[in-house]
Amino acid sequence: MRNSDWFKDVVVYQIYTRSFFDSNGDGIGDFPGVIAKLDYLKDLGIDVIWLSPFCKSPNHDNGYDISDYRDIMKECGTMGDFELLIEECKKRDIKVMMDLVMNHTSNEHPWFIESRSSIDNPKRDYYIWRKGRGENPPNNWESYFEDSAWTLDEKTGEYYLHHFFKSQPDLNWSNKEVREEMYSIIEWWLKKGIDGLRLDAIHHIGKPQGLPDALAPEKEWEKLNYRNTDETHEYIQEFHQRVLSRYNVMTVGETGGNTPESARLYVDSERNELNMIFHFGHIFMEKLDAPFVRDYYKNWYTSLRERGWDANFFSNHDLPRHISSLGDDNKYHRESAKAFATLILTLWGTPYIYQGEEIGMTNVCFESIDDYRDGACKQQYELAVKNGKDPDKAWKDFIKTNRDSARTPMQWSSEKNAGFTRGKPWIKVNPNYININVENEKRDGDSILNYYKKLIALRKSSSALKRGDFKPYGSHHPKIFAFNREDKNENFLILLNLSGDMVEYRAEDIEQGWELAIGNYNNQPQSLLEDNIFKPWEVRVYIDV
Ligand code: TEU
Ligand code: CA
Repeated sequence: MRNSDWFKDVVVYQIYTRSFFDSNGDGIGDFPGVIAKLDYLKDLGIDVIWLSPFCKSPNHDNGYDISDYRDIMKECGTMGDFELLIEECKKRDIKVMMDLVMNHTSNEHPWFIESRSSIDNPKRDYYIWRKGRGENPPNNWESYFEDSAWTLDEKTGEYYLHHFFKSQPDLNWSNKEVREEMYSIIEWWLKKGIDGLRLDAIHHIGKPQGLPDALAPEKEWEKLNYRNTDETHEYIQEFHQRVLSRYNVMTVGETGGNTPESARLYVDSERNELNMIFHFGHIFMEKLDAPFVRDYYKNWYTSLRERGWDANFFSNHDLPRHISSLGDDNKYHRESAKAFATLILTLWGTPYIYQGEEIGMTNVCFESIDDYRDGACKQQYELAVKNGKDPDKAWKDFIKTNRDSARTPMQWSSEKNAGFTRGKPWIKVNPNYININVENEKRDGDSILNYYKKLIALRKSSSALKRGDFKPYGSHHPKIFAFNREDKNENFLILLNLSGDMVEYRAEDIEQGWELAIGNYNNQPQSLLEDNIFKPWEVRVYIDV
């Protein structure tokens, strides 16, 4: 039996299956495609794959809208393909994490079809129905993707709640039957061999009593009072007691809007909820800022270190590519990609790598809005223009923030369609695949890909990098983020120039004996005492010998 805290020692790799590798030429990535690339992933050194939602779905939101929790989305393949994938992963000692969407279903789920059919249908209370306030929705909540979080259903004259698209009605977790359904679904998957759960938008499952108006106007997400509620924690504790406590399963909650303090409610091991959560405070920086980054990680570490754990990432399927938004996808493409890799893989907490990040894939800029696929961002763009925003500005914002940037096909080679499909890809390939692709980077010893490999191997071989203490080093510096990772066996000093400038930096109280373990330039000083000029995005990881 594995230890129950194995989640602290792994490196996770997120696969957005529909954009990963297409095995049958329909233009959509699938499970046989994932199987075909497992050796690539094993070679990279990762331990866990997180698979984006793969249950049956009409795909209004690429699987985040489930219409049958016990079936496989046809685009991914069959249940047989899924079982084979699990088997092939087991052979290679790769664990599988399922992305589970429990806050809402698709509006095509049979529960919702029944629920909306009449006020006294037995499934009516599976969802959240309310009468309007006069001509208006039941309260002022806004959806992430649309205007109001409520849609009027003509048939019964009541509104239903949806925090996301109107095709994603929220389930009513205060209904015990709904919770029982969910627990039995999860167990069903765990018995099929799932080792981990990424719990989508789990911070929304518990709606506050009486559904009061939101306090924060205008989508001030950090302040909303209808997520991360007491009710949510109650349900997660019940879920833990009923299911999680009986399986050796790793859990990560997707929970926007938490502080280091409120996060403890989810990850304090004595509260029996989740292993870790994703938080987003570092993602929405306007510009990378070393002092901010330092305080940010210090605060999270200080709050969680005793009885919790953290999750580290910069990219996922909802965010622009971090190398484009916070790094430099042009002049210092390679250097800045490696700098982020170093950060993610040396911090305290489990690292999550998003597909393509390991080769430095960048944001895309298609010519026409018709080339984009994500309804959420297209809708927001159209809404902005409709509400009078300058179209040029709206387009620029759209290019910067849209979710499709992270969803273009994985760039495997310089062949047609980046070697992703022999058919027509569901979304266009980023034209820079000619240069940025796995085949090229495999051949180049100095590539981003090979750097990730070395860094993952370093982390995995080091007790201090996995579980050691995190200590910000020295004092605040405007450009350099410096910290130690230390345990009784090892001590690392990580120095990161989080800027494209040449920067002078001296590690003050260091005398001798520190050797370079890894870094992102050739001919870097082997000893900490030799050279104190950091080149653009230069990072150095020293070890005390
Ligand atoms: O995203 C949820 C989401 O958009 C919010 O949790 C938000 O990111 C966060 O609160 C920031 O403060 C998830 C999926 O990742 C996304 O792809 C889906 O579209 C969405 O849920 C609906 O299932
Ligand atoms: Ca396919």
